[in-house]
Amino acid sequence: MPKPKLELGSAPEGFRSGFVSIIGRPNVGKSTLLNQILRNKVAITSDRPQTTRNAIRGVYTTDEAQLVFVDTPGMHRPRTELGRRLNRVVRDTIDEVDVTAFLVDATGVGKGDAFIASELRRHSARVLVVLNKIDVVTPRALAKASADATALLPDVAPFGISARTGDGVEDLVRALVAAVPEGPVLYPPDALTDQSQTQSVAELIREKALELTREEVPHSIAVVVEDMTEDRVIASIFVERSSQKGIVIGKRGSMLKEIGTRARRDIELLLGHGVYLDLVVKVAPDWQSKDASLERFGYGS
Ligand SMILES: Nc1nc2c(ncn2[C@@H]2O[C@H](COP(=O)(O)OP(=O)(O)OP(=O)(O)O)[C@@H](O)[C@H]2O)c(=O)[nH]1
Ligand SMILES: [Mg+2]
Repeated sequence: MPKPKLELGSAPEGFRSGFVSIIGRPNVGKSTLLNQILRNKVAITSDRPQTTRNAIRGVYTTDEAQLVFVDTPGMHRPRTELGRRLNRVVRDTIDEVDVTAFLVDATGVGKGDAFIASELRRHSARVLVVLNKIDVVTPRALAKASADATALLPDVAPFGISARTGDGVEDLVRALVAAVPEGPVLYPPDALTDQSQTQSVAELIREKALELTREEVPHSIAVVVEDMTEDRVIASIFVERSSQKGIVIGKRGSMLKEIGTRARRDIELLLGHGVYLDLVVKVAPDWQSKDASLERFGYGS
């Protein structure tokens, strides 16, 4: 007999559903894991810290369960108002989920992880510890990381995964499904994310700008889509100083052109058709420390 079609709000017998946060230090691979589980690029990723700046929901639905993942910014020692707001996003998320996937980097467990573990211990949600990047560690290093992670949260045996290759991810998802309660379909079964198309487009542009800049420039970049029609996107790339503006524009505009070329490719994949992308670079002095700018760029309250 064919299974009945899943519908928003329905609760088929034995169906499980719940919220799962993905928490961890900057750069441990949280967003890569979300994309791997959903087999779609929902969150941007990069090897620059603080890539993720909002809580991004990604919905995973099967006939048996629905997990609403919440990818979060990397928890870190803040130096700016932006950093404080990002940490607040993480703390608020921990409070609202059924389960937390606590990601640590298998190449080394450190003080930052210990701090996050202490935060997690103060909350009631279940925690699964996940050692990521097992594709790049020796068995000996993995055993050490596993022991160090177990010392932080002794009640839970860590999962070893590679968010990049997908190794171990199926087992992790199975354990997460088992950890959420029985419940109804929370999002339409074909939903993928709660991000608007405009937000996704702004994020793709930011991803390319991060990819192509270094040192303090990536931290200083924010992107706003000013106008978006069927075939045209007009967006501003904000930086904090005029010297950074020069870097992002590049020699005779070469850097901005490259950002645009790479971003357009991904935007066209997202939208499914060609677009004209118009980028300008603007300076918003010290925006990371200014409430009005942070709100304009959509970075919490
Ligand atoms: N080798 C390897 N690299 C990985 C793996 N997962 C993620 N990475 C890389 O690690 C870097 C950071 O990945 P992200 O997914 O952006 O990390 P994040 O935890 O979301 O980072 P923030 O949003 O800044 O907190 C990227 O260069 C990824 O390609 C993995 O399993 N193996
Ligand atoms: Mg991220």
